[in-house]
Amino acid sequence: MVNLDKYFPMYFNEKITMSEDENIDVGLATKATPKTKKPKMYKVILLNDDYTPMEFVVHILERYFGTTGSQAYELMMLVHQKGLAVVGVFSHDIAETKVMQVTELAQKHQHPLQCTMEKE
Ligand code: TYC
Repeated sequence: MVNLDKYFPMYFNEKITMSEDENIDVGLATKATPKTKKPKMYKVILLNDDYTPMEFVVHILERYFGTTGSQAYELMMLVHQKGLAVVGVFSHDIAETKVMQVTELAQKHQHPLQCTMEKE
């Protein structure tokens, strides 16, 4: 008796086997349960402060968040006016890297710019 389930388990969630003397297997082919999970995503949030120069924030957004100059300016103004804004959504490690890059460059230039991440 050829047991297809043994060789193609991904196609068989359920198997109905007929009585021993009937030489057939009946496989109920259903969509297999996916074994992969979509990664959790993280928002990267930029916070306003009174001291970091606007041009520096624009530069950060262009350099690390792939925005054009005008998108960067708009986003920077949104943070400036609202107090904070989500500047991107990434997988955990990418978000963590962006936060580190922003924080490091801000510290190097002695700006108090704050950047954090939060699960979506
Ligand atoms: N508020 C700052 C200023 O007036 C500009 C600024 C914008 C700072 C966005 C931080 O995330 C920020 N110079």
